[in-house]
Amino acid sequence: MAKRKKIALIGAGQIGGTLALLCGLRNLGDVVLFDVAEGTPQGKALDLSHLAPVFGCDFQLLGTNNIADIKGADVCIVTAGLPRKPGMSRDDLVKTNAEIVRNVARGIKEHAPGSFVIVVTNPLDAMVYLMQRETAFPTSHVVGMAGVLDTARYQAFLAQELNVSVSSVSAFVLGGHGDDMVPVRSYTTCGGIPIERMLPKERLDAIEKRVRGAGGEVVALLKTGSAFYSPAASAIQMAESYLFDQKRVLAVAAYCQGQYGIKGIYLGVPVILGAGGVEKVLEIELTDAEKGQLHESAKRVEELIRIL
Ligand code: TXD
Repeated sequence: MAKRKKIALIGAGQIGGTLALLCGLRNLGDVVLFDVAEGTPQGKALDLSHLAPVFGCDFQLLGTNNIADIKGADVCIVTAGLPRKPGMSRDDLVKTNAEIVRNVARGIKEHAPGSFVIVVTNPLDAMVYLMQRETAFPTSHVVGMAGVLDTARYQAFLAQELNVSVSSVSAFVLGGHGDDMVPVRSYTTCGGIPIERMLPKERLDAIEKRVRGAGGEVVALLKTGSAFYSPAASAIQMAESYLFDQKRVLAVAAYCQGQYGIKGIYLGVPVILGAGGVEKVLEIELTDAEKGQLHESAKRVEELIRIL
């Protein structure tokens, strides 16, 4: 009999709570919702247990302040940390969230040593690097969620502009999860048609600028926190690709060991994500401009890591 998978959600805030909901709705397995805030994980777990009968979700859901309850988790999704407030950059969060991530890494290493770890906490590219260094897990089993979200934002804006189904737009946003992220226009298509044949350069420039600023746009509107529905959905897509061995090709913050001439940092690159974690980093042919942007983005990530 196949045992139900166990998903540990470390951080029960805006994204963590949404993750728990999506795990239930998509029947991913049993869920442990952990947070240091007393009552938050327990309250959200209790509320979600009342949702379960409405949608027929038969999953065990535990809300806890005891990190030992993540024992034996197959997947850990880490959102523990502080979100940005208006005017804050992702870099401002480095020191605060680094301490939190170190703490969480110790817990995962002790209680879920065989798990696949998806880091969401910002500044993402530095936090996922720190997570891998502190857990010493294989780099194939520690990834960051950003590229799936940034790509989804690019797809959404393009689909709105062209008035087409979101499923008809295929795109890639690579590089760091910051203002220097790299929408890869040369690989973006609508129904297989290269996007540059469907929209003029100035419209594409404007849309890509909005993609880079989309996180900040949501923060400015919400005022008290950052985006959480779409980041949660993006992390779930990565978890499913691992849990169900879907081998999806996704933009993931993965450890680069020379690909694209980048070595020794985590950066958003296209990967095959399956039961082996990051099974392959795909090296796609980029234009000179895109290559340059990717290296610029890598430099920013190296600066962040130096702060750590
Ligand atoms: O694309 C991306 N990667 C980004 C990531 C997209 C959006 C948000 N991004 C970042 O995710 C954001 O900047 C934050 O760093 C994280 C989590 O965002 P969220 O909106 O969920 O923040 P909340 O609602 O403040 O939740 C964070 C929870 C909160 O309940 C704290 O009590 C908890 O983290 N927390 C901890 N949990 C466990 N262990 C420790 N040590 C801890 N410290 C705080």
